[in-house]
Amino acid sequence: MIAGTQPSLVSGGEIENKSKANSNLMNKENVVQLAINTIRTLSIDAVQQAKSGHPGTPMALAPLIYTMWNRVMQYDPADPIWPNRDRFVLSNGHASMLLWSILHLTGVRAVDAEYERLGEPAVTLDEIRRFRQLGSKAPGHPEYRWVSGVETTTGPLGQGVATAVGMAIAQKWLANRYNQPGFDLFKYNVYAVCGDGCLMEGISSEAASLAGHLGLDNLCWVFDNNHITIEGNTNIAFTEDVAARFLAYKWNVLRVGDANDVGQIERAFQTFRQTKGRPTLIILDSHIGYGAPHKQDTAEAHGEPLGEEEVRLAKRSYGWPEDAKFFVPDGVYAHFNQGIGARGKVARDEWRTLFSVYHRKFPALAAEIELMQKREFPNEWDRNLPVFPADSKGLAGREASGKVLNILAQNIPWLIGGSADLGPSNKTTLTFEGAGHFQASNPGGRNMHFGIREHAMAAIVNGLSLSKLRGFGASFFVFIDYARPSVRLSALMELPTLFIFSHDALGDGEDGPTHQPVEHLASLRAIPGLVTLRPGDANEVVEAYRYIMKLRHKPTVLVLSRQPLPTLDRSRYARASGVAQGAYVLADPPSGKPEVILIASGSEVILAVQAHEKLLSEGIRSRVVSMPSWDIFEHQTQGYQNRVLPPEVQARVAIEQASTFGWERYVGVKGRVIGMHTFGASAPLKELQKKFGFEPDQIVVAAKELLQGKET
Ligand SMILES: Cc1ncc(C[n+]2csc(CCOP(=O)(O)OP(=O)(O)O)c2C)c(N)n1
Ligand SMILES: [Mg+2]
Repeated sequence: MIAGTQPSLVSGGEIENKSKANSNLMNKENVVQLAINTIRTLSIDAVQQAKSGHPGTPMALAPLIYTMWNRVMQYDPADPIWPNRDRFVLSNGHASMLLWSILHLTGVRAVDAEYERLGEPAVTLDEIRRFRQLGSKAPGHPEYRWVSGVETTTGPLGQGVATAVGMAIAQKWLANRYNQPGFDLFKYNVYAVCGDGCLMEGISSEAASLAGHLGLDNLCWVFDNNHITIEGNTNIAFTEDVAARFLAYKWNVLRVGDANDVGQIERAFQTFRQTKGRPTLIILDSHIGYGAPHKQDTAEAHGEPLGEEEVRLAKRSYGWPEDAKFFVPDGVYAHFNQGIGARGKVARDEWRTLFSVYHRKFPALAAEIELMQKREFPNEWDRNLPVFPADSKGLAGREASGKVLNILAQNIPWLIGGSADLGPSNKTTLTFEGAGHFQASNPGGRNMHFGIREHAMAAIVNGLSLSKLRGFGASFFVFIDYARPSVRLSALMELPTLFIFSHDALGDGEDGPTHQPVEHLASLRAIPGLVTLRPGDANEVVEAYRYIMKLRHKPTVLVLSRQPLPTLDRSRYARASGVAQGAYVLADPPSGKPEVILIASGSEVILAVQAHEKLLSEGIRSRVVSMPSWDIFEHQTQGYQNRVLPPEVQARVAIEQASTFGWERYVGVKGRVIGMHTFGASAPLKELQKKFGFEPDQIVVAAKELLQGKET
């Protein structure tokens, strides 16, 4: 069904006389107001039916959303993944009914995971009737990947606005690389709507500060200035001068004093589009629960159904048929179809014509764009990857990573990223000729300088990835806590982002316990769908990257050592390609079945190997399993897992400079874990290794005790 030709779906009994209702409405109000009130009433009805949700903000912001979609945005509902579409981010994700209403009314079509356009609606009226129910395409909060037309998952306040900064950076980068004279292929704007909550969250400050620094004039945030949050009026906790704050960030700040004034709203967006060199914040004064006589301007309108009687009264105030539910009056679909539908189609058709000419004139660049859109890479993306020779002194994980990253970035032009001010330490700086540094004056730079803003960095990396760039961010591993909420969203969205974290354990030595991660590996391993990889030597780093780069729908945290790790002799020990299985047998006894298994990751692999050699010399048949990634290992067949960790071998020692939490699953009730039970300490690494038991001799003792059946 084509958007705009859909009938007004009214389920039986919900409204007695539809045509009478329609003619009454048409007499009273013009179609713009009808469209706006349709957004309001769909939201009210969905929340009421679900008996949960957030009606107040959709009621207040319906005119804003109407204006953005039907008058401002370049967006073709028939193709929600058109690369040059304007982006819309609902950062106050609790107001999701705004999004479901507008996706429905504008007839946005569905797209599948392989980027095929499906032709069916992304959100039907029936889905809206099933708001917040299992499997509905109108879930509680905007879910990227689950509902087409959702540009990013939001709900944790502040994430959306920060992610939008990443999208705006991506647009600048794409335009710089691919636009040619007469071929403005990437010319879109990024819009984000947010509330008090988003602006209170620290991440919005980090993100706004960077956006202002970078002069992202393709970025517009709209702040729903309703003075209400869950606990009541914002005068209890949020009295700062938001305008002054954003002016200080070097933003352009506009104010619209009446959230119902569509003309004023439209003019504000015009000003945004004319403003160069600065992002824009539009402060929109609104009334939460607009039209509900007892709930307007109160916190009660925020997060609970209005109640049947209040629903009636609100509808009365809109001049709406009071008994109508999920009612879309005649003419509303057509109105959106003539607005965003027609405008979007023309824009996209023109773009497609432009792109086909571009394709002939700039075939190499066009091919890149096509690959990128499908999250694929150029052929030979892994050419020149190094093989590191055996070396007892070895290389730090971060050093190996830096070398590999620099090669990959030369093979994959849209691999871009950086660190939160630790580039020289994380070894994430791209140093090859032409790599450049991303700044307002150099939007083609490949090195991002996120500043010391880990949280915004991770959200921005999500935004880069949502724009189909291959984005990475970096810091010290212990500071992943500052980024974790956005890493979690990366996993939820199934984005192929890369987070490179060095200084993975006690290697930070003298810096002490504030800089020594303990619980971080365990906490990341608990995030569904996130690949956590902690390679054990330089060649494992190479193989880790080979694995990561092939991922199209999973984020990775790559955990790297600060200190040199010996590069293992792979003619003597197994090949590092075993990394792709998450865990592999690195060393075995020369003959016979192993009687004890030593399992380690990262910097502890070498300790396990040294202990293994000792055990062998004493006639004990030990096996070493290098286990850089639990997640990957758990996705292997049971047969493979059993070959690596034969169930009958129960004498097992795991060694990892991190919380022991969870290792029981591999060592079993009879095994031992040499790990951390406390925070670390400030001292040279050697002393810390001794104090906390990370020495080959201590592993040997544990292995022998297990074989002798000694309890701990
Ligand atoms: C990070 C985070 N903390 C807390 C919440 C829970 N929460 C959801 S909405 C909300 C209040 C938001 O107020 P505001 O942004 O002003 O939204 P409004 O009620 O005006 O729509 C809170 C605390 C959340 N979603 N995310
Ligand atoms: Mg508010």
